[in-house]
Amino acid sequence: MRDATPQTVYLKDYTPPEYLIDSVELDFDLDAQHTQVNSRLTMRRNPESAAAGVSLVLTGEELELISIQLDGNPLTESDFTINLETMTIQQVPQQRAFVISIENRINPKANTALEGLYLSSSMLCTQCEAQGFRKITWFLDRPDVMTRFKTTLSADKTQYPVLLSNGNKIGHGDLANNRHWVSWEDPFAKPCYLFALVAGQLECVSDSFTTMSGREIALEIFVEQHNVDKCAHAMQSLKNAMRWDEDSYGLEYDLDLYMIVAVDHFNMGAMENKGLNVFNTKFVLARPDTATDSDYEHIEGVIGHEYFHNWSGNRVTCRDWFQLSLKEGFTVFRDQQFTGDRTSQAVKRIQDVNALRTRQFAEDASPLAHPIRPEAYIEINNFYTLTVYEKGAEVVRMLQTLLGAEGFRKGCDLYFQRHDGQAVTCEDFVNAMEAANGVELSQFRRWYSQAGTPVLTVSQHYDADAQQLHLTIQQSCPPTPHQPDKAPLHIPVKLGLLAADGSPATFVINGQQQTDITLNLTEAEQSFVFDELAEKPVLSLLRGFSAPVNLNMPRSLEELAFLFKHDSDTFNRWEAGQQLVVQVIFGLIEDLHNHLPLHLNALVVEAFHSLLNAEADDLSYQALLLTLPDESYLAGQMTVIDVDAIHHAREFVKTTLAHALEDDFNRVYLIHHRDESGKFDADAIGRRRLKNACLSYLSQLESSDSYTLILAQFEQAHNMTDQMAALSVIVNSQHPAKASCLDKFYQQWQQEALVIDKWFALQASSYMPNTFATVQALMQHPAFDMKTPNRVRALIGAFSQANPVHFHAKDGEGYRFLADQVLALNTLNPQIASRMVTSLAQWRRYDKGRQKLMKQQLQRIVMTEQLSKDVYEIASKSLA
Ligand code: B3K
Ligand code: ZN
Repeated sequence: MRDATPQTVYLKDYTPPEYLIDSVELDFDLDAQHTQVNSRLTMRRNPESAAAGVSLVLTGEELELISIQLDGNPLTESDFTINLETMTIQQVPQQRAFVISIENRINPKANTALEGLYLSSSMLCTQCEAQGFRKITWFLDRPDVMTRFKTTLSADKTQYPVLLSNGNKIGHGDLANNRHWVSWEDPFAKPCYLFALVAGQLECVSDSFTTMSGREIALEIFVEQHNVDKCAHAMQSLKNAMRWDEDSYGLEYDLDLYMIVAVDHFNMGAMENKGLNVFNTKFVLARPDTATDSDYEHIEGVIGHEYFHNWSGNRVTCRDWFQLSLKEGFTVFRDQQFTGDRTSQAVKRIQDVNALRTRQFAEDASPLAHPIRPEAYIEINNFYTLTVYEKGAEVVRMLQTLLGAEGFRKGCDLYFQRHDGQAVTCEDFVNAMEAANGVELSQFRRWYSQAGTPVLTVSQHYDADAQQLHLTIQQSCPPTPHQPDKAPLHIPVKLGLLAADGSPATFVINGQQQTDITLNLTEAEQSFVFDELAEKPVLSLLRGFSAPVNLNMPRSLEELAFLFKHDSDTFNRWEAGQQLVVQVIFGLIEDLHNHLPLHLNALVVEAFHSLLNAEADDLSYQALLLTLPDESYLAGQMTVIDVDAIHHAREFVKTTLAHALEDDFNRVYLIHHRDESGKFDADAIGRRRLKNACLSYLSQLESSDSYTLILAQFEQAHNMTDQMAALSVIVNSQHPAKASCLDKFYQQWQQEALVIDKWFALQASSYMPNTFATVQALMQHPAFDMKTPNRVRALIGAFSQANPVHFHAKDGEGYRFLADQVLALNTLNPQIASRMVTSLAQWRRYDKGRQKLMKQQLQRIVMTEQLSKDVYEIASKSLA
């Protein structure tokens, strides 16, 4: 908990560690409530450190000291001091190596923050990133101190038959009193944030993988007994990821063993600990009847992500936590490429951009905006953000766009070759890209230090006489905290032109004939001329979303409808449909504000009509083309967010389309509806996505025919995708069978925690009138538990982040409710609490009445005594 003034840590204050730890031997005597840790640190002065002084400062929090020795001699009270976060040993040898031996005690069961060593159900596990190791024992808990670990675990044989840690198993044996021990050694030096241990009653699902150099790797997934039947997909995903990293980056796995453990209680998705990943069960377990198609895809993506960290994160790690995007942005980019290759690049790109624009752009426009390489933090856990991860991945993607696939790969090779075994910086990454390609990226580096989403303002003029298109692009970037003025960025802008018949138009630029091009935008304003255009072309700009920017470019609805039909760039084709609907919805919102009756522009109906009647080979892509922009995306485009008008206008569009195109939706639904299970090929997934998109429109009709269709799908479904799709439309309608379906679903799945999470989330995000009362009632449900992050996210998270209409209810009850939960979580689990506060950060974007109510709750939170650093930082920065 917070002392009076939480300290801010600055990037500019970085200094190399004064001491190094060459090796550590850790002995854990494990017990749920009294674990004893014995550690032997072999240390020496760091020759790179310029600091004077002979004392040694180790980090440690919430630890009970039993004894401490220096080179085998016990230290007395006068030799060291301990405070809340550190232990300072007055004097240690400067000219030679020395050994610090520490014995301390911890209580995993009392650790509800789920950081350090904690209890999840009946198993013990660890989470050390970013700074959890200091809750296990005193250490130099910083990523640039890399150490070889040898770990011995001893525990009761019945309660903890499986004892795991990083690296290779080097010994095991029995002890008195039904206890046993296992020793592990990790041959790779690593920072302590990659340390892990697991102990529990776990079943092992095993397989193997032969690497490109012919080494056989044992693959082991550990789960509780009742989950053994849900590991096959995770295992296959792991093998796919290992092969993909060899094929795409030439990177091979290094240890002989790769272990994954699934735990119920986890603050985030998963953790890349060396050789021993710990995963949230959500990203491991899947069976056709329990997991949706999206779950299947996310599991493969997250398994890939953690696996890819073995190189981008573990072999080459971060010098300090300000460099987090070095490993996270790069690894997200790698997992996006992987999923795209495994599924559909077109669909994956749209999903990623959609998430980026809806959520990261909102963060970048809020008081919490920060560059992908932040310059200051109070609590580093607050910086595992969409900006560091998703925008960080976009920055890596832009490097690839600028250097080309081959040049980018050369840069990656050089980066891994130069820095294997080191803790480095974002600068080192860009340096490698430059050196491998003989280019200069100094202006590009601003993407690392400048926050905010740039805006490109575009104007064009066609000169018929000269057969030229003149394009002018201005870039600007709104101010963000501590950055009032922004310098121009280096922005790659991909574009193409379309002829009047929809085919690609050929043009000449810089003396070269082409059909598409990547422009390098480097100035505040730049003009480009495209020659030899006999007719006025239609511009398809920012293809593939080649840079994370907002476009300000006036376009007619006709032009958007044209692009929606013809653009050969799959991203821009989808985008044209989105912008068409966005413009129409904003027109309707204006009509609502002016109390005018609503009419849907016939262009939209026509565009959807021809889409529903067109041939399609990628059905998942087709489903995306049919999906209306999210309410939160629409909110991001409004100066003063009006949640009710957005909802009303969007529902109006959806309902009008459903009525106008009922036959089309019905027909497409029936063509693709099958009652099947266990099929996860692109075709089967695409069929389900497309028909469920149709079902969602049909549900708007609230007719007895549609109700019958929906109920039949719910009752007959043999896969979770179809069951959930049906239940979701039922919950968001006045369907007479709503209560009984929800009840049936609960009865059917009460033993499957991950399915019950869906049940909570669905109800919490419903638009139906009595949702807030339902949420309050669900807080009292026997299956709700504040100590299980997945449950908290399913109920409180879904309500506050995925239910704009009810969370932002005018009376402020939603805000008060959220603040109550944040304060309750603050003492239990500060990381989860601070994630929940972020929904209030955007208070300035709402009307005066809501602003006041949101601000009041933020103030109430900030004024609370014993506030964790995590919550304090988010709440106080939101108010600033
Ligand atoms: N590196 C971890 C995230 C750790 C979060 C600590 N608060 C998972 C990942 O990004 O792969
Ligand atoms: Zn990661």
